[in-house]
Formats: sequence, C-alpha cells, structure tokens
Amino acid sequence: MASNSMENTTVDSVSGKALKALLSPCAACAEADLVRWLVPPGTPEALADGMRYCMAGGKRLRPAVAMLAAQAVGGSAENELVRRAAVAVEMVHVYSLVHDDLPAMDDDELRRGRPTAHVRFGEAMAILIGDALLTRAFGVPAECDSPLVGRLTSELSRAAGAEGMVAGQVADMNLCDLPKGLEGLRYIHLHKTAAMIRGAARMGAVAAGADETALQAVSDFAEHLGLAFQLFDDLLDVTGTAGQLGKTPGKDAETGKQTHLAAVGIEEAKRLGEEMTLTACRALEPLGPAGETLKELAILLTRRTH
Ligand code: GRG
Repeated sequence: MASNSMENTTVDSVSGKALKALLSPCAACAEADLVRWLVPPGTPEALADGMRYCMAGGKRLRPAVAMLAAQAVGGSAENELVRRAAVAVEMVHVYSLVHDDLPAMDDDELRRGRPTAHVRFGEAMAILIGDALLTRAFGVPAECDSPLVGRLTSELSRAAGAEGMVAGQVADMNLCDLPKGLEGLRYIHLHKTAAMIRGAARMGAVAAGADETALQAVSDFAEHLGLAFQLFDDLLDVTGTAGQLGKTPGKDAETGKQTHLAAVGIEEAKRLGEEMTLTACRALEPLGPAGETLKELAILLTRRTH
C-alpha cells in the first residue's frame, strides 16, 4: 500500500494537493456566502435552480485571489465587504462562462464536468441565467453599508465590461480589428482573462482599505498571474483530458484559435508562463512577507492540472 502511494506521488500530484489546500478555506467561505447572497427574494424557482446549477463547482480561484489580496494588503479575508467582493467576481466569472458556452459563441456542451447551461436548460434560459448572475454581482456588494461600495462596483464594471472582459471576448471572436501575432494575443489574454483576475485582486484590496502602493502591487501581480493563467489554460487544452478539465479539450486546435502554443510551441509557452509568474511574484515585493501566500498561489498554478 505504502509503496503504491509513493509510486503514484508526482510533483504534479503534490502541487495539486497543495493548491487545493490553499484554495479550500476561501472556497468554503465562498460556498457559504453564495448560499446567503446568490438568489435574491422573489426570484422564480426555475431561474434560481439555474443560477445555483451554474455556480456549482469550479476552483473558486477569483474569490481566493480577492480574499488573499485583502490579506496581503494587511486586511482580513473575513471582512464582510471583502467576502461580498469575492463572490461578486465569481458570479461575473460564471456568467461569462455560461454565455461563452452558448452556440453563438464557443458552442460547448461540457462545463465543470456537467452539461452546459444551454444544454441543461435551453438557450433562452441560459442567456437569462447569465444576465441574472451579472446583475446580481453588482447587487451583492451594493447591499453592504460601506462608503467603499461605489469604488468596488466601479472596479467590477471596469474589469468585466466594454474595456475589460467583454472587449477581450469581442477580440477573441474576431469581431474587431486587432494587431497580428503575439501583440494581438496579448490584448485578448489581458482583457478576456487577466482583467477579471486583476479585478478580483483590486476589489479584495479596495474592500480591505489598501493604500495606493499596496493596491498597485496586488493589481500588477494579478494582471501577470492572469496572463500566466491563460497560457497554462491553453497548454491544458492540449495536454488535459475531459475528465481532468471538466470541459472538452482540444477546442483551440479544432476551431483554429490563435494561442501561444500555435505561435511558439509547447516548451516556449511553458517558459513564457513561468516567466510571467515570476514577474507576478516580483510585483509583490513592496508588501514584504504579507505577499507570500499570493506568491505561493501563483507558483502552484503553474502546475495545475484543471
Ligand atoms: C461572454 C463576455 C463573455 C466573456 C467570456 C470566460 C470567457 C470570456 C471565456 C471562456 C473561455 C476562456 C478560456 C476564458 C479565459 C478565462 C478562463 C481560463 C476561464 C476558466 O477559468 P477557471 O479555470 O474555471 O478558473 P473554473 O470553472 O475553475 O472557475
């Protein structure tokens, strides 16, 4: 028994457990908070079911980034405004997954190991579930009696909207002009992926009362973390299985999507992802030891398998 478990021990399996251990306290908070705040009174039961179905599962990376950023700037992850910010970002993230999976966009049938929203509930309901999650995400922090609410909702709007994630999706779907090659790819990754991860860190830090230097540090960290995260996501699309990823692998190649892998190959993409991660970690230097947990998260994410 003992020797079998040793034989099965790999750097990836150890890192996977360490990543789960790091994320799980934040994920547990987010689960409890979603029970309280996701579905407002008066929501039709069919819509509430759909919202809960879509929110279930996932790594809860963005809530963790928000909560750990709050700690890194000297605040507490337990603070109610931090927790509201954390789940608000996850609601926007999940809305974007639901809409991205629609036939008009990526047309995916598997998400978080289960049928996508439009497969399960039909296309009209899937669109409305996404709409409900996006609008609720602004209500959750706004319902807190704090002078920081306006800054938080503005951060969320900038990260998610026309100058953030939606711009990235428009570019990714070839619906606007973009520079060719790696420059265009960087634009897509910065907007589609990094904007929300950066937004999560900024919202956690703002909710925790960060000063300008600390806010800038976690913001720069999370932007590079987001870029690295997307690079490793592209790698997993090639190397992962549906069982590991909970979504259909190989979509990028099948749809001819431009990725770093197609542009520079697997080894160079890995090297770029690791370099980006180190740049992310260096951005935390002004925070001293308080930035260590965020650094650990960034390093562990380079070895994620889903
Ligand atoms: C519809 C406006 C709009 C945007 C869609 C989310 C998105 C933008 C597209 C989905 C495809 C994709 C590769 C997005 C980049 C971000 C990303 C890697 C999402 C997956 O995030 P994880 O791995 O997912 O954190 P879980 O399920 O763990 O939360």
